[in-house]
Amino acid sequence: MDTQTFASLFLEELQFTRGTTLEAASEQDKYIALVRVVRRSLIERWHATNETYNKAVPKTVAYLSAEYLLGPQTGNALLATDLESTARAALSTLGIDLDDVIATEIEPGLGNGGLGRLAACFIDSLATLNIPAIGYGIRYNYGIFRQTFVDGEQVEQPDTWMSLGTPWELPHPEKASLVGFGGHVEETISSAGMPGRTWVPAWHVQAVPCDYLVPGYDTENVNTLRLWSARATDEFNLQIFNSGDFENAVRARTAAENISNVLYPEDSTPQGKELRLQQQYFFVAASVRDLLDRYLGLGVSFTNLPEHITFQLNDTHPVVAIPELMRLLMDEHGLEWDEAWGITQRIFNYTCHTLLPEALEVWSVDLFGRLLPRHLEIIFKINEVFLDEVRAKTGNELLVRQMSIIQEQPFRAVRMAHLATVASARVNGVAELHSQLLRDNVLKDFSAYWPDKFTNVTNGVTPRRFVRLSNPELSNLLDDAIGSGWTRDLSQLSKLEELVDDEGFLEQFAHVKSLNKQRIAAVLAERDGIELPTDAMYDVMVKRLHEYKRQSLKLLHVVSLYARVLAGTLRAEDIEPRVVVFGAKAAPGYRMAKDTIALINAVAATINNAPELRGRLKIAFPANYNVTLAEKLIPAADLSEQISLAGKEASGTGNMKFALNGALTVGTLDGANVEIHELVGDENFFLFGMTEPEAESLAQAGYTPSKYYEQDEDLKLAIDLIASGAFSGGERSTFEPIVSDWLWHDRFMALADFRAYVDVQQDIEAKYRDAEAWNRSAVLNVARSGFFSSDRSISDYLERIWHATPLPAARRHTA
Ligand code: F58
Repeated sequence: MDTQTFASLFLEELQFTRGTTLEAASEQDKYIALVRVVRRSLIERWHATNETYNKAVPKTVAYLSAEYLLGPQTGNALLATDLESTARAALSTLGIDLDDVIATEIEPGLGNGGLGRLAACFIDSLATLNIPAIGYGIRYNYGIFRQTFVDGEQVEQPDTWMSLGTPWELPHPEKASLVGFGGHVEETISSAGMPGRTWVPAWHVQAVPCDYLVPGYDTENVNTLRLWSARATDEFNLQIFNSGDFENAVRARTAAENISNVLYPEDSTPQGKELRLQQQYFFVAASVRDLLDRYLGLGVSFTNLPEHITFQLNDTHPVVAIPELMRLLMDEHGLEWDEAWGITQRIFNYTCHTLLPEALEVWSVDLFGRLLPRHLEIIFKINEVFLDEVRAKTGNELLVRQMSIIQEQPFRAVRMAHLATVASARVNGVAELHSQLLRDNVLKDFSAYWPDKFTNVTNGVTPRRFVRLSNPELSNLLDDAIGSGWTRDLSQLSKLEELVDDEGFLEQFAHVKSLNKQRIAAVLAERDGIELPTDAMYDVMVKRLHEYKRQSLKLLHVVSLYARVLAGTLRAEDIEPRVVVFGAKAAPGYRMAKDTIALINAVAATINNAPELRGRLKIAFPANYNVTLAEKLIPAADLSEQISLAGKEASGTGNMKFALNGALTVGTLDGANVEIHELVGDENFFLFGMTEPEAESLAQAGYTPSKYYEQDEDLKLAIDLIASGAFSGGERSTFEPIVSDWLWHDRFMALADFRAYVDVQQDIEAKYRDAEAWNRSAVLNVARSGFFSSDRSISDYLERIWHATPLPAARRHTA
């Protein structure tokens, strides 16, 4: 498409779909017109892709995920279509700045954190690698809440991502399917005289597919992300029409449509909310039916289904797909149990994303039976057959109880992770250490029983979004230095090793970092009114707020510097100028996390105004950290904080994004940090803290945090300063819950790692003062992080789990 064509299509969209003129167009009109023009070339490729896939009837990877944290779409689409410069030129002939239009976009935040963002990176890589794949999920009306601070406290606002319209979405109400809930199960006799069971749901909801285009990079393929939106059935409408009880009838309809209304902003423990189970069943029922019907329609036999479909369960949220497939195969298609189970076991695979036992989902048998009676029967049967086998093989009743899909205590419930493990061909963790700990602890009985079922696939991130788009300056430098092949094959970054002694290159590299600091400083000034120096070290900790991630350890470090300056044991001039940036949302119901946010803001308010620290230390805590902000912030970081207690962070993916953008990591041997450390080398990574076995044995021996407080003067000084009310206007009670948690619980052992952390920060300062040594290490971080591309993760999934093959879409014939 040339500039002129682009410009005239843009005007046409303004005129005919927005019903406006260039002069009268609002920001929203321009945004939508722009998207609609870019969309055209993607849609052509999308049709070609679907046609290719339908002809070849290949194996499809279906990624089932309750979350996709997509981030802004337009920039990525311009990259995939290679239309950025055309669009820029075209709009500029009309007096419009492309960046202004792109900046109006509100990202679809349809995920909580790492798990949702991983799903988004994975669909990008699947398309780029030409893999026939479809992502299935939920089109929430409200994604992750918008975070604001009021007097330093987090206040959640609804996320209105759809307020500008949803031009990236292609809804198909006419293709809606029905999803049932509640009711009872009846005995039936088939036409062949066979007894069977049939579910008679009490109510139904329509699942409306809304398709998103998922363009591959530097390829024709455009895959689909199909998100389901809940709509009341005509049954509800009829009820309303006929009902004298108008209010109740409307309420029933609203309840049905509520299913896809909000994303659960919970990233710690399952909420045990009925609506959440409804969401889970809603989207997997629609998805399983969708793909099954497609393949049966293409003439694939039941026995051959596992050669054509592989369902990847992104954590336990979609696990109810397992009994749903069994139900469809048996109750709707008349297969016998053994045949249906044989097929099911070859179709599903399960990825676990946690190590915290309280984060493993369970559903009470009561609730499950009320909402999904037939599915509960099927789960009981799966369990019965499985446990009989375990009993026969081992004769160990304790093991039988431990491995059961049903827990009896503290209440009777379905253990979704057990169901997933029993039914899946492969179970994987998301980093080497995590997969090992899954095998050794969380699912150890299962890995002893089925050693070959367990595997690892270390997470990765898409280099398109997290380098090419987010860091154009670095990207240009890389293109000039090693060619642009790295965008598609990130292992090519290793070519940078040759440049690490090239002074000119190191200077350019440092210059890029400095430009990125200027860019984020400008963004934060405008977005949050935060003024930052651009010549300080940027020390960044951005991730969901959780005790195990230990934002409080970072805070204790900062407070201890201040406390020591006040006490006269540290001269402010000896502190290397540093900006500490936090970004974190706390689950709305998570008290300790919200208190920590308030404390960070309170400490920032004091320290940022303390004359003693002027020009030395500044805290920035912009509200509402999201993908849009991450893309601006990560490229500016010098130091990446990955300081969870060893054995608690499954992988982390932020850690990878930072390393790829030339930040050095300060981190524990946790999650993927272990692999980053190994690859970038000890001299280019600031390792500190207990290892997982050390933390475990400390916990076993009985951990007494107050001992560390008593024995470490700096730690005592910091905690005492907080306890004294120095950050709360003299009010000692404000942060008392945090202080007493540190002293008497400290479940994630921040105090035990404090000394090591503070000491390693000294090493960091020393190294930062040697700019050349620092830059060298930063370059080596980039050079050695090619492994962390999500393209590599997907290749690992293909080889170890999915066994699907690339199918490049047939090229379009351009006239
Ligand atoms: C994250 N999990 C892990 N869960 O914490 C992180 O280490 C890992 O890198 C990432 O997955 C990708 O594998 C995570 O983000 C959630 O947000 C769930 C949302 C729904 C409730 C339970 C937690």
